[in-house]
Amino acid sequence: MGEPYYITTAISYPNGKPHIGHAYEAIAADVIARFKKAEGFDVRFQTGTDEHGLKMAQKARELDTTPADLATEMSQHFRDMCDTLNIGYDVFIRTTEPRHHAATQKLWKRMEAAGDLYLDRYEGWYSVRDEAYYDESELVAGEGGEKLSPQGTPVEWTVEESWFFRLSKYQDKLLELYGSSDFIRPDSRKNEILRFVEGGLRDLSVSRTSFDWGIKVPGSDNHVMYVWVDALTNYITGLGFPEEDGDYAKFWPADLHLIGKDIVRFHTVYWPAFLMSAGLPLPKQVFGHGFLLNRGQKESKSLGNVTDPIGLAETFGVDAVRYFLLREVAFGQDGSWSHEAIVTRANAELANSFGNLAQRSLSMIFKNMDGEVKADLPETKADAALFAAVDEGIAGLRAAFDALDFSNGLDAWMRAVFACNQYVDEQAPWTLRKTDPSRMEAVLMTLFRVVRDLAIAVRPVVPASIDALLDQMGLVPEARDYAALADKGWLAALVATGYKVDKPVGVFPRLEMPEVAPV
Ligand code: ME8
Repeated sequence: MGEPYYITTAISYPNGKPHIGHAYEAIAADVIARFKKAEGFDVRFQTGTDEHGLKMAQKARELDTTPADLATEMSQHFRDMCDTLNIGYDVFIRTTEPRHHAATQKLWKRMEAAGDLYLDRYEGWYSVRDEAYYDESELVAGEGGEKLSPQGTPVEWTVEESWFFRLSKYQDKLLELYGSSDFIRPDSRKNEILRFVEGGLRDLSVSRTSFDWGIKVPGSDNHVMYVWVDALTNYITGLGFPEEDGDYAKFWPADLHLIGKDIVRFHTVYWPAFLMSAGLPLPKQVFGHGFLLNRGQKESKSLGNVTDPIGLAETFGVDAVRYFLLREVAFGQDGSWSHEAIVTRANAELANSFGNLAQRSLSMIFKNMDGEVKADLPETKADAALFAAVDEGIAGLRAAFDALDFSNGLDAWMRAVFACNQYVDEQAPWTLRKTDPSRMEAVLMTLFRVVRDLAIAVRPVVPASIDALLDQMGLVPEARDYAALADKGWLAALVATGYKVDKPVGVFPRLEMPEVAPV
């Protein structure tokens, strides 16, 4: 096994069903996890649901149910979304699990032992929708002059007895952390947080007494912890904390917390400060991705444009949606999607370019070589040039994916696919069949090799389709990681097994524009 790599998504509020933003984050994290696995890392991937807090309690009251029942019902929808979208998580955590209560209380006690918690009275603004405290100076005016959070959500004046965390004590250490590392990415988010912390940090209210849907504060039974203390701790609960051996020892600190841009402050200010206080190592990086917009607009219940990601995958196919999201959106920035854009992109690149290349290559081998594959046929300059172009495209994909720059990585891959299609047109194996059958065989075997390499390269993005293709090419499941790209003897080994290409079945169907937009 290779080096450990631990990646997490945010844990979602199960106060409703998942929306496309949740799907986007899960897909991006899954692609990173699969990419790292392909690169040989021993990957651990965690996702889950964030089930406590006032937002959940209020939603349950509104629906005339209990927060626990609401969480159980909705959490299942998040799992279903993951299953549908082929999200290969290792751990799906629910913050209502007893082990999570134990882990969070342990973290609390460590912060208390460090002298960082004290009892006082909180008076200030709170947004239930953001589950966040805001300073008066951060508020903005709504259309009717009402006070809103910087995220545009309603705030309420809150007065109650509360435990406080000495966040102010960590200001300098946090600034040092941001300055000395790539802790916050991309740079736009880093600058935003730098400004916030440089502006001065106030101590943070970390418990509530006006409701009880949360984790009890040890020794203070009428207090439940502020939901973000509990939520952030999920990242270590899932590794077995408070046990500090086993998975915790192996995978903590996390390599990457992948989250949306609206919750960067919690992950890059509060979370590292809690960990510093508790004397635990800090995660290596937090990446705040952008928001996904529906034709440029935020999805919301009031606009009636909320998309069910499971429905979207059923309409267009899971891999078309996965590919589209990573290809179309510059990672870190906001991106827009529409049905037309998914169909256009999937048809142009997956169906017509790569899918067609694979399909016609296998088809010609099946028809013109009786399905037989051959190794070590003579190569021309054109073949060598194509191998070089494909190697360059794959190297480009790997370098870009390593930097979480998916759209450019897929662009490099696509350029290699174009080079292959151009090669097919120039070599015209259908003509060679009559004029020079042995050259035709060499051309078809060149194509077999480049299709295999390009398929392996893009597998983290569209794993089910690629596996269906590689199955047809006789590649055993163990030989589909990037290490296989360096294996020069694979074709000879396949030939030795007597493998024959059967009549191929296309794996990237051409999509039709839906007549009625699915919701
Ligand atoms: O924030 N596009 O949960 P959540 C892209 N429970 N990403 C989006 C998005 C959009 N339109 N809308 C939301 C929470 N997200 C907390 C997290 S972590 C310890 C606790 C992202 O259900 C959002 O930025 O509101 C977050 O990363 C994730 O979806 C879950 O959001």
